[in-house]
Amino acid sequence: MDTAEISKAKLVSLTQDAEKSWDDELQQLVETLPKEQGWSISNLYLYQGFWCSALTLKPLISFQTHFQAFDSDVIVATFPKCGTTWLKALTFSTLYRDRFARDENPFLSSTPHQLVRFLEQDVYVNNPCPDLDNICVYNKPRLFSTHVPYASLPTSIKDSRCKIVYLCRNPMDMFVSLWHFAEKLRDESKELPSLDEAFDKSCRGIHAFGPFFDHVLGYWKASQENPDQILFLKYEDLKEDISCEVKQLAMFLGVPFTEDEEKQGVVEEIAKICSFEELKKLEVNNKGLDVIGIPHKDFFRKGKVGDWKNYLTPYMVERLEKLIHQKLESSGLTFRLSL
Ligand code: PAP
Repeated sequence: MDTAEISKAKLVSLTQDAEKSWDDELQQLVETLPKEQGWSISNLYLYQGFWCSALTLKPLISFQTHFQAFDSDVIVATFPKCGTTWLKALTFSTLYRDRFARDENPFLSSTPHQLVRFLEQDVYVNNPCPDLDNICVYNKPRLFSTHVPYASLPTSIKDSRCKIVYLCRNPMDMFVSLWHFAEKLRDESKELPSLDEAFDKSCRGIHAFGPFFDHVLGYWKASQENPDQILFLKYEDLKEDISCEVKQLAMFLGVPFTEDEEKQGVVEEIAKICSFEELKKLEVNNKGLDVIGIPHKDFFRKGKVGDWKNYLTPYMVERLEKLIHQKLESSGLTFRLSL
């Protein structure tokens, strides 16, 4: 079997195991939830107003129930395919830049997803009460990540003073990225959505952790109300001026770059280590599967702004433009569709 087949087999078996592990209480809850076929392997359930895959439901509830935030924690939050891997690498490198020597760069031996682990789809997958102090590469601050919408984050996060860095991306590139990702993980035994059908599902908000617009607006509003706790970034801005965004990130995290560091080019060095081109060529990012069976290499495709132009029809563009206008109207949030 090649990596893609091993990955699909692992995902199918993990999904089946996840469903078998539901106790009576969860089974009863699931039966009340609206259900849709997902884009690749796992079904989606509408839980607390967002679509959650069968694989994630149980660990998500453990995360919501048991996670105890520290004021010093940092959480990287994203909607899937909006630049999670990039933001994990940038936040890790910025926050911990004094903890490792330059020739011992952790990215050479671990993927960004291993260095900054997902709470609901990694840390809580095999254990409802994991020992969080032994899970992060470094402690104080601990660094985690999540795709969970703001409204459904554990109360302990919202009640604490921990910092959340959120990254979003224009919905056209997000859709194209998600489509390619789901394509690779397709379960051929099921009838799967075509590009048109997946686009229609996306516009109706039916994708893991969707609706997309509810997700971005949830974090957008929270960041407006609480700018010291939530930093709202955009993929397109990172692409346009990475040094400026990395400095803003460091400032927000309470670890601003010193003049000396700036003179020595530390900001540019971080930007380079975390760039798509550098990460994509590392061996560690080209072999093996993550905890839920996804090949590490599938997190690196093109890494561009505006790739949607190669895939969306004029009808799709018009529909999505109308949706963007309708959903974001009066929110103050805007997206750039190209640079
Ligand atoms: P997620 O599924 O964990 O949310 P995420 O990193 O958001 O992963 O999704 C991968 C996307 O980020 C891919 O976009 P694309 O399909 O449009 O190409 C991937 O190429 C892009 N990506 C990964 N690493 C980087 C990086 N260092 N810089 C810019 N884009 C990146």
